[in-house]
Amino acid sequence: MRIVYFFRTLCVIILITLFSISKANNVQITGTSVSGSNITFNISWDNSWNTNLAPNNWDAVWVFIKYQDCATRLWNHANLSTLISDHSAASPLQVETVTDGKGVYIRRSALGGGNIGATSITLKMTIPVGTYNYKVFGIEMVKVLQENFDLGDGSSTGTYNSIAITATTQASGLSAAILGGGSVAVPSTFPMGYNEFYCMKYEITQEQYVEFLNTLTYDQQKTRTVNDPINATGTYAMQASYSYRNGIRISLPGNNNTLPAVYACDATAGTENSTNDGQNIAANFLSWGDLSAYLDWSALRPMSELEFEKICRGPLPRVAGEYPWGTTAIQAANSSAVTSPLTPSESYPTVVNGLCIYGIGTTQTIYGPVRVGIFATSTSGRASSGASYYGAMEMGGNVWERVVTTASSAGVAFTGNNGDGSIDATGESNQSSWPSPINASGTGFRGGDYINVSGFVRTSDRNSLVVQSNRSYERGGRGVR
Ligand SMILES: [Ca+2]
Ligand SMILES: [Ca+2]
Ligand SMILES: [Ca+2]
Repeated sequence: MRIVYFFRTLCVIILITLFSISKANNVQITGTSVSGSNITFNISWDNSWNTNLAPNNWDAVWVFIKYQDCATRLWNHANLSTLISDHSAASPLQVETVTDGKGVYIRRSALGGGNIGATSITLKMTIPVGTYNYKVFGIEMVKVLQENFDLGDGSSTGTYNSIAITATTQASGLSAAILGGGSVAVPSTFPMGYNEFYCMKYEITQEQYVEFLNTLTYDQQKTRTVNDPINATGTYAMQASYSYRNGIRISLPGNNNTLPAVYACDATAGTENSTNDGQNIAANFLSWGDLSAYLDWSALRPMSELEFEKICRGPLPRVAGEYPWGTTAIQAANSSAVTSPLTPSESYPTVVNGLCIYGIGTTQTIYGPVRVGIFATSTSGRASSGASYYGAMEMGGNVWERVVTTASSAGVAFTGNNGDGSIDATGESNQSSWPSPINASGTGFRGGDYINVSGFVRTSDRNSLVVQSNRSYERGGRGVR
């Protein structure tokens, strides 16, 4: 799930970003070097798999590169060669290219499971000749296969009708009457979830949001935070004071609308980027504009609410009232009971099937989101880890997932096009067909959060399709591609 490596080549400017390397499930990228247009680094991450048993899928890391022009100091998205033969990966990994060259997937080349130790990767960039700084980013993903799935569960609030989504459905579109749930008609261009895609294994973390902010201009940072980047060291970025476990702070103020600020994780206030600073806690306070910009910047895209159900349920038959882990059993958990709080080892003392970070309503605003993947261990199963069918974590509870809905014409105009790695000068996403980053028309929420009651967590619950563009303490998100 994480990024990070900051590499300096020949630039003479002072580089001021450093991150601690954290543990637990995290992608680590180290030892980066550049030779000509080739960039080489070591990658490692935990709990990787490639299986020919159900769900017949694999995990991967979406790797993309930003480069900084030494003259302008602006960070640009590096295109990569689309030829697999231009890249190389040591065993047990392989490189999977994408047609737009905005990144690559790194994944197991053969069946297997367990941790991936530091493994050498070389990627060929297609960027102009120049002198640059580089950052290599990695985001853990799970593969969602092209296959039929059941939509709707026949019982949850606002559920779609109980229908199958198939190749034919995707090719022909769906009428409002067949889809049900108060939807408008959905054209064949809308991503219904039948086709294959990758989904982020975890919600966006606070560390990932910090790393995003640290590649933006002052003006872009101003849009993507609550308190202006010119504020003093220690100012919280997303709220007035430390609350709801969000510890993103200004480390070094920006200035004069030209010099961007540097952000850090500091949930345990004092020394930044220590092991107890909440790096792996889900990022909350994300507006639709924040999520949309993060996904455009990382060359991912938002998910549709049909894709949300596919990620959770997979090809298994629908179960009335089921949660994303596939059963109707649920057990409330919250951030007050965790051990090793705010660290990469943040855990829940007793893990039982159906454990989920959800609440009983607004009296639980004393809590906050927890470490992503908190219930997963090397021995946990789907119901005890809270995993979706394909292995995405916390699709139910923790922070809300923001989705593109079928409730309005603004939503169904979405064609599933990916971000291109850059956002506009004001910090907004700028991809055609995406719901407006300003008014969020065509978006809604799925999966519940750490405050709201269990009904919202259900895979097919559609009680939260209200359009709300603003930031709030229980809202986060993740992307797909
Ligand atoms: Ca600290
Ligand atoms: Ca969630
Ligand atoms: Ca863009």
